[in-house]
Amino acid sequence: MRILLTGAAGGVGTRLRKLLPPIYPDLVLSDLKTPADLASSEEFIRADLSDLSQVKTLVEGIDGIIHLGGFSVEGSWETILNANIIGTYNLFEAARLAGVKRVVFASSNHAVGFYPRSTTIDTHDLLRPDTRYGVSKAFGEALGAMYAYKHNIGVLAIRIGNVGEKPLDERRLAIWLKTEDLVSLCRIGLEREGLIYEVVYGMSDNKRAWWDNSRALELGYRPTGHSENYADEVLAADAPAGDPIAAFFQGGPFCADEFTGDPATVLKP
Ligand code: 15L
Repeated sequence: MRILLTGAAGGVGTRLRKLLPPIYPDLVLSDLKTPADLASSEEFIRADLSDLSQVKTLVEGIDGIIHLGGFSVEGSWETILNANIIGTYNLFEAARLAGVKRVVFASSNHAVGFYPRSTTIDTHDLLRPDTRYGVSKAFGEALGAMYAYKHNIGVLAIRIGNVGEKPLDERRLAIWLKTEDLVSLCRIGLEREGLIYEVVYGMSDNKRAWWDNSRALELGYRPTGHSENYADEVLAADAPAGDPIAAFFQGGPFCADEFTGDPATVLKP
């Protein structure tokens, strides 16, 4: 399979692209900017996802796409619109035109950030984005469903928690995703037979999880990371979130950002 990885210069892309070549030797990397540590063995094509003609050229001859590209935190409406909404539309539309068979869409936990940490949700619960960024991920999931059912592209949307060497704080003990586990999820999206459209949570085997990831397990996911192994270290170093909105909701600071609501109305389990 010839695989395209968008967003290859970003934080997650940089980690992922180191692990993919043994599995997908025919790998094409893309981003707006060239990765600083690009090796001579790596194939890189610079592209602006907000420009459909560039994306059409990028996806020619590609079998499967891991789409990490776009803006990965909250941004102005204009930024989110161009990078994530128009960018993701262009990606799926170019994939359709080029006959790409599979797309793995990097959604985010921020598509459902406004659930209390005391609640366990699965992928049937309603979307509750916490930011314009989260709304763009909800849009990407919806778009994926449409291209899957209407245009025969197998799509896996992964609501990624936080990818890193280890969990960064108490909140991330619930949502941590080891890079190797992200690779396993991507493989399900690119290779699992009969896959039409699925949504899963991008987390490792986390004892403090607030997501029910049974759909991922049904699809064959076997996470190997255990955030609890880092719990003592993380909790000793972590300062509790000062903001009550950030502390209450799964999306943390993304929920508190620009918040002008009524705490008495929303701070309910
Ligand atoms: C995300 O979606 C962001 O891309 C990442 O930078 C983290 O902030 C992560 O969520 C998180 O929720 O910790």
